Amino acid sequence: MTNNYRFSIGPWNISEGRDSYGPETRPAKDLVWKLALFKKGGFDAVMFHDDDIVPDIDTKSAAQVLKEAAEVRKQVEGEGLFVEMVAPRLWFSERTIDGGYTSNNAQDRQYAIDRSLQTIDIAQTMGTELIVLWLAREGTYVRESKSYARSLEYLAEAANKMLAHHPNIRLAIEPKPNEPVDVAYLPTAGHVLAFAHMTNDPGRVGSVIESAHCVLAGLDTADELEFAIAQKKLWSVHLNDQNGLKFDQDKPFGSVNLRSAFDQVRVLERHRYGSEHNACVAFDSHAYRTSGIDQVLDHAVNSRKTFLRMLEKVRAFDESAASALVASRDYQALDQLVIEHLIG
Ligand code: XLS
Ligand code: MG
Repeated sequence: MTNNYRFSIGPWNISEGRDSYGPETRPAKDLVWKLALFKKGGFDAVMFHDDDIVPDIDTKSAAQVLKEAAEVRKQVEGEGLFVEMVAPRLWFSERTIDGGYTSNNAQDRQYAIDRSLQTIDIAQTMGTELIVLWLAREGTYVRESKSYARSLEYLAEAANKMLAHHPNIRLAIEPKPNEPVDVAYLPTAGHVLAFAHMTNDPGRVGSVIESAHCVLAGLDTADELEFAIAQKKLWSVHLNDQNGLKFDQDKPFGSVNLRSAFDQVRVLERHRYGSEHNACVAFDSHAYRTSGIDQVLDHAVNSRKTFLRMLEKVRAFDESAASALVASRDYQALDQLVIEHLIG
């Protein structure tokens, strides 16, 4: 086989079922419990927010934070897993109500930068060079409250400080068009990769593409993936699914649109995704609110299963028949070739 995929998952993907309209439906579990479940579920790597690693991070000294991080690394490796990436969770703090890097308040912007530099130190301790930035509150609830040009300058200033903090780290920005903000900065892969050129080291600024976020932006996920790959900037993928334009659903991979799932896996496979930087396939999905604690990881285990089944479909697809139909411009027949292949 041409490609061995490595699968990744985050502690936040074992959620307690809370939504905007109601409280938790499942008990909270600690990291040790989650790591054991990840291993059992067939995962290779773990994605972390800084405060998934060190709870109450803002109340602890820099030395204490790194000491706790070293302990967590041991737990992760003790399960035979490794750390894929670390991301600063900038959207929970009272200091980031108006956004972090793009806040209109200078002290709050500084807080966001300091916390991000600490995330890089944590990542070093955890043995990864991949820093993910999901720019949750970098955008506006009221369009007139910020300037886009000014915000891009702030974002570049923050990115430059991170790039200067350690020579090997890579920043993978995760685009999303909205939620929690009304209108987010850097909503698509195109925005992210254009932004990379506003920084001091564009080669170290790339992207993480999430299926649901592409659907929310009205874009085709496979094309977003391939756009980033074509520029050697696809450093992680968050595969999941999304049923149209509504709140961010984080459904299991393939649960809404199997054909898009096929196209996503086909793009990854055709471009040998993962051969550079050992990039992982992550499933950023969630259990349904109705799921019990015994089913809490099924969404991700099923996503992985669907991915691997789809990989078989991709590898068994008659590419030469498809090429012949492309050559004769019989796209109607090409369409049906894909459909019948998927129906099996
Ligand atoms: C939220 C994002 C988030 C990132 C990590 O929509 O997908 O979960 O992947 O910060
Ligand atoms: Mg994500």
